[in-house]
Amino acid sequence: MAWSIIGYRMRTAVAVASVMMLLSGCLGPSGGLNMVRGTPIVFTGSADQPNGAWCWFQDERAIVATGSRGGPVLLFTSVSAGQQESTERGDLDLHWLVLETGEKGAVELADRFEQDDHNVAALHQLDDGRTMAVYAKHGSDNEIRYRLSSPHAPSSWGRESSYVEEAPVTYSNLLTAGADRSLLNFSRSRGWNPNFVVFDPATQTWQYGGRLLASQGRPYVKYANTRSGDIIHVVATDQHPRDFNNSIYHGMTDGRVLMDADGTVIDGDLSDQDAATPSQLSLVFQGDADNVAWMADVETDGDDRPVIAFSVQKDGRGLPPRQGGSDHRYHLARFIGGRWVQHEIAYAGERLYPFEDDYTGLVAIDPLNPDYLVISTNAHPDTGEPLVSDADGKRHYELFEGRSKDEGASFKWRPLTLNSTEDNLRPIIPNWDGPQRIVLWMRGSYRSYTDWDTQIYGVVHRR
Ligand SMILES: [Ca+2]
Ligand SMILES: [Ca+2]
Ligand SMILES: [Ca+2]
Repeated sequence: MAWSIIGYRMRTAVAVASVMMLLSGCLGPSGGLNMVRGTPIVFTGSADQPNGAWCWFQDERAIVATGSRGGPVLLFTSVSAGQQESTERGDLDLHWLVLETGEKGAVELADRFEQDDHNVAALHQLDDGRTMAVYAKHGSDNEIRYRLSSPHAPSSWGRESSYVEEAPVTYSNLLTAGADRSLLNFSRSRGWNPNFVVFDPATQTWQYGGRLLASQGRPYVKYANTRSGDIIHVVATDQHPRDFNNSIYHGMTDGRVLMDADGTVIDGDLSDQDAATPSQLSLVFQGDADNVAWMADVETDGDDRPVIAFSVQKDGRGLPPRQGGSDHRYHLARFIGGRWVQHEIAYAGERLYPFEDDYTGLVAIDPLNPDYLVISTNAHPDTGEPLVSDADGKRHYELFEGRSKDEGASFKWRPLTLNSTEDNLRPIIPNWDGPQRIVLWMRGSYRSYTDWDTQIYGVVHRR
């Protein structure tokens, strides 16, 4: 393979004084404690939807459904958490917002499903206006569950059905593939590896499709469709970053074969159990003990090539779990001039909590513009200085928007939140070709993937 990694350019350190000017410059005359740029929309906080959270290996987690007379509708799911038994503990909640009117609402897709943020749904609007929601527990049973909405009716949902796999299932990812744009759902199931099922429109049921990758550990995978919907980009790690000094790899599939980045077939038949390892795909980033990678977001650029945002843990060499993860960096990789090019673009700060030493605040790439990112970090993006809030004197994760003028080699960062009394985590920018850009995120206290008190916030900005 011809792909090689070009060295990333060291960024020029920005003096702390100028950082303070940068930060204070956006506050305005009123001070700016708990500043949020724009008018925040809070989706949760009611008796029925007390809070919400999501993981990041389920896509699309948020969609904008179009074609209805009432205008475009934002839909996403989140899982609610409670400290004690209640009827709202572990619900899978679907939230919707009519973008033109601001009308919003929520539906419990699964009552008391399981208190685990891995369980959020993947959403996909079908050609007939219905929305498909597919969801699974965190490996605690074998069921791939799904519900379909009525056409253009985000609050009206048919009953739950399921496809039962032969192994425990985690994660849901809805993509289309092939000339007929078949709907596929990718999960972690057989062999703790990514497998997929295919939706049969005639019977409205799912059938087993095949095994995408094989690895001794559990590879992590994110997916992105080309605009025509016939090819799926596959971005994978070797294993969990706690278990392996991950690299990042890229390949493509049409649902039948697996190819590397230049189209060479690596697995000529995905329907059997004989599958390729992630390292047989094209190398995007070479990991090592001082550079352990995990992808945060994948979108496509104007040439239908993937754009990959990932975190790199710098301080874990030789350390057991719970001791590393105090210095992460964000990187961006793009396919430029026929090869993968990647750069370190920001300090990502600390792990979210001990043991999950590679959990960062994460990154969202604007699906319409890969030169626009939103990152969550508790270190200043340019200097790595801890972000200590003026509001409570504590270190918090804040959101920054970044713009690049050099194809992702560097970004100019500007706060979207600042001086918060809570953490701002896991941003999502839904793919919507409209006049506005939507940013969703989790705001509050995130203690683990089964314990949080985070509200779901959103802002809608003119592009
Ligand atoms: Ca509820
Ligand atoms: Ca409930
Ligand atoms: Ca195969």
